[in-house]
Amino acid sequence: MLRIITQWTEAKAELRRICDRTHDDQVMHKEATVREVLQAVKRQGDRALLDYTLEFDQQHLTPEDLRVGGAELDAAYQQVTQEYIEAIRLAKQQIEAFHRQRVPKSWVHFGEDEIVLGKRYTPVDRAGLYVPGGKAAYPSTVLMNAVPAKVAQVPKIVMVTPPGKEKTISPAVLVAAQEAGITEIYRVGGAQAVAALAYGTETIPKVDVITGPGNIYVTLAKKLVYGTVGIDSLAGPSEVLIIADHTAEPSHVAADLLAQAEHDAMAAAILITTDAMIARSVVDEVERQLVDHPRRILTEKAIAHYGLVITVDSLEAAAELSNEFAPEHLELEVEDPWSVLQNIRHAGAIFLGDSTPEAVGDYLAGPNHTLPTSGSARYASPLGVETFLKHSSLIQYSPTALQKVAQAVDTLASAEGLHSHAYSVRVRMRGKLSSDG
Ligand code: HSO
Ligand code: ZN
Repeated sequence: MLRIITQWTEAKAELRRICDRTHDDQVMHKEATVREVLQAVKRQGDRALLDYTLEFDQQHLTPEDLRVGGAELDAAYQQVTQEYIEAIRLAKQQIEAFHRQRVPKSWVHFGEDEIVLGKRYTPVDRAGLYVPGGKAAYPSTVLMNAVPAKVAQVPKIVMVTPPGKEKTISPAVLVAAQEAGITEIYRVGGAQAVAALAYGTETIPKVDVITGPGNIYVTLAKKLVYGTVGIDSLAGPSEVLIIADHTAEPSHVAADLLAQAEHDAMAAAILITTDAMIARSVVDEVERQLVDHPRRILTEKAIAHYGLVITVDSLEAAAELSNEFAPEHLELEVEDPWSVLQNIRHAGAIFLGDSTPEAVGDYLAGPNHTLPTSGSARYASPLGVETFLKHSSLIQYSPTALQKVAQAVDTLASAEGLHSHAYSVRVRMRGKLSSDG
């Protein structure tokens, strides 16, 4: 049952509790296990991957099983419907169109004295996409990771995903991967897969960047290999915060809250409303929609622990609470969403108006659905083309330009006690001065 809170300080305290829900005491213990897994894969390569797959996924693989073969990739198309293929193609097309729009461009600036300064963007050489398996096998997540990597023109993109029963991998996932142009796929998941991508094994290539969501072991592994490789972010359980006024439709709000809760028993679903009637109706609607929900147990757990309805006096107050929570997804179910938007500062993705349920963004509107969670929207942004790019600075000075700053560099280098820094400029001036004089 969703709780209604009307009191400001209690609302703030509850939002904080929900935001901090992932910091559990067992994390330290799990981190020790993950460190062991990383070490073993680093030392023993494929052998360790096979051992851990047996231990954690109960699947007996041979070294040849690690790479998903061409026949299995082809067969995947026979196991999905034509309708599914068309939906995936539509999603891919729209995600690609969105991600192509603002690809950072290299630039140079020509200044005085023939000084050239600029930024030059280049993709990483190799990217590794982590795709969860089992109960969280999301083909949409394959697209959300693979499409920006492709748009960034990463030359080598590989994917890892854990085997399910009888070593199989979801055909829906395999089709999504192929539609996105990914055919180098390895049958391994968990911390061991992250280790393989970070260090390389006999079969799996070492990459430069690892992206994609995963369970707590995958997330801890990504955190621990950061530095050896780049990562996208440390994504926690999903969350939605909805701001609603008197114009909101309770059955729509309830459905959107449950759409988040059904992801994970730790997912958060929060409503902040200016209307007490809406608050009560949404609570009732949530109950009604849960009655024959196919994932009722898990969804109810999320709603019970991390579901919340808060009533406030104004939409400004709603925005203030929302900014403190910095939600992964924010829905503005209000009469004039663009005016409420003026007061919003921190959110991973913002959905404006009643005809924009989060689900359109999750699947095919175009923007990425891998978003900052657990309050990290205060400083972080969605996964994107930039995740697979880095830039180099470009600097070119002419002899005249160098001469003009020679003294200043000399002074700064001397202040730092760095003789050769100063000399590297002075020695160039010497030639200059003798030819001058
Ligand atoms: N809401 C999830 C993404 C997702 N939804 C995948 C359905 N499939 C996190 O943004
Ligand atoms: Zn979702």
